[in-house]
Amino acid sequence: MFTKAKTTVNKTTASSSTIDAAELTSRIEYHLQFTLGDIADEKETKSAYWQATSLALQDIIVNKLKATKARQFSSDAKSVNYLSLEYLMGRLLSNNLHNINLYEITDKALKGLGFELADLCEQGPDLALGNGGLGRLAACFLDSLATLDYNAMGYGIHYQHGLFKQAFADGHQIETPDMWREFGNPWEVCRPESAQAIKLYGEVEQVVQANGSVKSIWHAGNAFRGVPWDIPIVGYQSDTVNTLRLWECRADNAFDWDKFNDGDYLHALEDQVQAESVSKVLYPNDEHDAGKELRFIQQYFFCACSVKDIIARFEAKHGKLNLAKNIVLLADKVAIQLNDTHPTLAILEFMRVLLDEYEMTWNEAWNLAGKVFAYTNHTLLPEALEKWSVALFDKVLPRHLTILYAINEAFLNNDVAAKWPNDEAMRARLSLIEEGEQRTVRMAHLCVVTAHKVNGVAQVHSDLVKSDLFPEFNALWPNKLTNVTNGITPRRWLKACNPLLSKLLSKTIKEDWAKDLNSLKQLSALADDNNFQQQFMDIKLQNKILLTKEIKALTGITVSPEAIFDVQIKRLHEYKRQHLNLLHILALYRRLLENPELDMHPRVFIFGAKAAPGYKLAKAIIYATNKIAEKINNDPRINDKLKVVFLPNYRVSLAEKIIPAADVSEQISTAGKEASGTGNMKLALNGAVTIGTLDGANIEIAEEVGSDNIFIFGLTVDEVKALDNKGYNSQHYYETNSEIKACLDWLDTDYFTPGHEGELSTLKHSFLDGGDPYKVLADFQSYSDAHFALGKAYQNKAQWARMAILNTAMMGKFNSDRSIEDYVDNIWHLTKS
Ligand code: 26W
Repeated sequence: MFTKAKTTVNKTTASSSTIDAAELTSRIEYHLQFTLGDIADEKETKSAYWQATSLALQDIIVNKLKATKARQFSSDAKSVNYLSLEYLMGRLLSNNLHNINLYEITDKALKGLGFELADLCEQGPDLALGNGGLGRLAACFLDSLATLDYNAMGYGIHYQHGLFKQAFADGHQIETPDMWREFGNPWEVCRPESAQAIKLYGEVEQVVQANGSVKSIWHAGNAFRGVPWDIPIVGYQSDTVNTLRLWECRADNAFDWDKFNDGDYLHALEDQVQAESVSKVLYPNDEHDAGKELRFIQQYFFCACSVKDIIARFEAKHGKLNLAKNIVLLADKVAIQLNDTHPTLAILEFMRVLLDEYEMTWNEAWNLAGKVFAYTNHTLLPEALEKWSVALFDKVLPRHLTILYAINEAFLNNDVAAKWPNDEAMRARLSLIEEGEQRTVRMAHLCVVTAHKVNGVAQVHSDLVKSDLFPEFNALWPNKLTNVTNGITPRRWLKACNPLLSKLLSKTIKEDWAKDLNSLKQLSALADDNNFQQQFMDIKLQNKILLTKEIKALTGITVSPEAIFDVQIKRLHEYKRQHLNLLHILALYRRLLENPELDMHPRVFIFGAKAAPGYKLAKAIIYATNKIAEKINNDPRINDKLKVVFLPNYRVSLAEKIIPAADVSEQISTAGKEASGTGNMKLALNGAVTIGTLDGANIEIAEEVGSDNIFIFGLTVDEVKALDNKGYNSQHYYETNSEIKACLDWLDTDYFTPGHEGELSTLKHSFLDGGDPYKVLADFQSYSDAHFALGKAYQNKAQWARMAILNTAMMGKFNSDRSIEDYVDNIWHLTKS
């Protein structure tokens, strides 16, 4: 029963190290009473306690944030500014508690109040401000930057609605808006004092000045206000709390008072509605950018707010930017990292501000831009390489277009002409503008031309960026293109999400493994130790039992924790080949129907994936999987040897439950298509064995764990290319592999969709008439063979335990702390502060 706080809480003093359970209890009670408003009995829910606990913790964090800021200000260490349209932060309570070392104390305090902390950590929405790997990578990087005591700021958009929520209705994906902030968010602080004014539209006037030079003056037609919301980023056992600053778009004036008084209510609110639409929703990744004016404005709004904020922070320390005085300092103090091309407009805004508002010379501004900006490429898929129409630029950002033209002219006439004189074809290929029916701006080219470093996210991906995507740029600037292999934070992806394994590791490893993941190598000495194997596999079993309960609660499906849990969790995309997995499930089902006594350890195939709303085939794959699952799960003939579960609403917090329980990790993209993958790292770290292609980071994972501890199959990058050159004919596999033929023909019947024959035919047609662009049929047999070998390996308990342990042991490289140190050494050149 809640009793009113008897103590007054001094929120400004105690630091996390001086706080005990009693102190925390009174802070929680304080928030229950004063912030949440003297809650009545019926409001004494977990949700209220979650909020009060979060707020109590946030007070402590904000104190530490203040101290960090003061320290960083006086040390004046160079900062990195990470610009990303996406951050997939997930939930923050458990993570923040672990990082600030208050988990046990809070657990004790809450027990005294009659609550379980682990339970409360399940409360509250995910901060799902991203689509997939790119957004989660940004979140892991922020964790590592704070943990390693670097001065870093994340910049993004304060979307009113993050990634849509997913439900299934008769197997179909249904999307509903994400309402993460409907009742506020205890982790953020509004900073109206740092609001920015942003201009758009209008025209550019060229004015000839007294000295004969021409000055461009932008008469903008529209203005918005960017209001920042700050989310503190708590380092793990470090002195640092950094900031993630998310911009919300508001109208310059709330509403037109005169129109409102005249009774014209709707028009009075027009500006407000228009402004708010800018930060209203996160774009799902399939929405092709062409013609998406709002997405373009969203990108510009966020870039402009961030660039201005970065300069304001510099000026707060060094005084007004001044060509004669402190300009050279800027590049020593500021690095800006572009997370893919989405924030490319920051380059043009940076140039515009320096040229027009600070009246710098072109060379000064351009030199600075080159030193400050670096760009990370996250994909080779042509459809994801952003291009914006020149017409849209001209309409929304006319001044920026003139700057872009000037950059292009200098680039083509100096760099390109010097290397390839009189080569018109080369000029056309490298130009920032793509000529055609609709002229477009190649955003990636602008990034590469400007940035001092461009990195891919796994070795094979970075090699392909050099050889296939930007070979000419690589010839022009041989040191510009580089690699930084991705990583994941072991705090969220092991310490917090897998408490049982964490305890075992802490008991076994001498160092704090969550700060030094390489120390897990010590486990390899125990990989054959019977006793350790038993402890390790017992934890896996406990985690699987927990997941069976979750599966039951979410889908009603009963699965046995004794089965192999085979997991594929990632965005739904053809190149990731969930449909290869599905085709293999069909093959297993057929084999079982033919021979129910088949010697096969029972398997549960677990999927989690959202399909972008406009991506029809991805949705068809979800539907087919759900329908096939329904049939298989209810077929008594196969003795529960096969189950298929598609968990709805895949997100960070669901991943945290699935990953500790996985035996097998499916990483089966067509070679050359998955830039890196990071789910592969999370699963392996938690002792899942990978079945995968030689693609992305899988290659480096295989190098680390050794070929005996991973199941590699399928075409290599070179073989995929060779097949393309020869001309890939998917029909051939259909005609020559009777199992493939039988499974695909099955999809034409109404076997899985009684009374609705042909409902799953789309899938078959994508393989045959559609040409199977991601070579599912070419890799099927090799995949099936690898699965067979995997099944055999699982039957040898000791061998499997050894493989699982070695996977956990050898993941040290994939710590995002290592990725960050690579960025620091090769790109940002920061010092700790
Ligand atoms: C609207 C444009 C757009 C296009 C694609 C937005 C977002 C995307 C993605 C979903 C990009 C993405 O997440 N890429 C992934 O980045 C990860 C981190 O580097 C890699 O591990 C994955 O291989 C890559 O697919």
